[in-house]
Amino acid sequence: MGAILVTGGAGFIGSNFVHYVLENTDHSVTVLDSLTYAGNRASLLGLPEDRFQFVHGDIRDAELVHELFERHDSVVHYAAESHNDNSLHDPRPFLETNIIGTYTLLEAARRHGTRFHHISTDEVYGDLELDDPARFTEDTPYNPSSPYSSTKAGSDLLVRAWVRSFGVKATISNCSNNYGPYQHVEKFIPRQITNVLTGNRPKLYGAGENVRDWIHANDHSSAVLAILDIGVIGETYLIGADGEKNNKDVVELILKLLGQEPDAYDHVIDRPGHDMRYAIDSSKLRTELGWVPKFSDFESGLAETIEWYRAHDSWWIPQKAEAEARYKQQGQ
Ligand code: NAD
Ligand code: TDX
Repeated sequence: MGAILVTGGAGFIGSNFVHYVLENTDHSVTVLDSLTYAGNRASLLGLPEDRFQFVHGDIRDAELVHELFERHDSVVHYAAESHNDNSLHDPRPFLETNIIGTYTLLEAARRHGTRFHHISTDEVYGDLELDDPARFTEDTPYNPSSPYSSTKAGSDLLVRAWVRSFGVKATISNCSNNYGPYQHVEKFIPRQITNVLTGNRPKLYGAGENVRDWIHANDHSSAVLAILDIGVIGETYLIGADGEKNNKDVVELILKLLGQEPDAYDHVIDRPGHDMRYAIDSSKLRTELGWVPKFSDFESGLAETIEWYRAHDSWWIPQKAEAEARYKQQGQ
């Protein structure tokens, strides 16, 4: 691997990956990030200067991407527009970054023969019923619901086509919902934690029965490193840590951990087309690559995450008012 280029490394999962790689391996890392509202340079402070570089730029900039691919051994592609609610109000940036951006990177990977790992989501598979015993596997048909998930599905299909048609050395992973430090306060868990920390009530969409399969961002990072290291070119791996929880239970747990009454939250307007349940079967990753998650206890992982937000209000306060203003316009 040697020198790794990480797109979107100033975002939530990308920045966790960068910290993880620099702490646990000898690789050097370059981040390419355009610092949208979701990117934060402050998520990449204190990293070793001899092994870390930050490049401010756009993944759609073919010249810049070409120059960066030329001097890196592998690329891990996290950059995306990532928030479902935003995609329902303004889909265009999702098409631009998730589709055109991924295409631009694939063309560079093709030109330079660079090892490419594409980060994707379980949302490409659509959703499951609450009482369905099934979980998503690598063979589940694609059936995305939102502009966000359909552009991620499109980007996955581009990667598969570039592998088959042009021999690009790529792998894909589809992961479930991540939690941990450095997550933007627009997302479910940090929004509720920071609502309580600012004296406001958590906001639950609809009845809160929707289920997400939570995984700690560090477990996502260890899985991606395993795939980069020993994953088979052309293969897709599902990443998940058996963390199914409904949203109501998560809100109540956050309230408990913050010393509040369990019913101190509001029900707000539901998300249009809201996926009911995601659930990942990660047997392939576990059996073929020997990966095991370390954060098996959601409550203690969540408690650590809450402590991180409590100790880092200078990181999230600048995002909070704008994120809440957007939600207020939507009645959420
Ligand atoms: P995020 O929104 O926190 O971060 C995205 C980053 O990409 C930001 O730093 C942003 O500045 C950067 N970016 C956006 N457009 C860009 C462009 N055109 N050029 C360069 N940089 C650009 O997202 P996240 O939650 O960290 O998600 C990262 C990846 O993981 C995404 O591909 C997402 O689909 C995938 N994923 C996320 C989750 C989750 O739970 N958050 C789960 C599975 C997969
Ligand atoms: O205030 C809220 N109240 C609420 O009930 C918010 C922001 C969300 N929700 C619900 C909607 C979802 O059922 O919580 C659940 C999680 O919501 P998000 O954090 O917006 O995540 P989700 O839509 O599940 O998508 C996430 O996981 C898959 C990431 O944002 C995606 O990038 C990833 O692909």
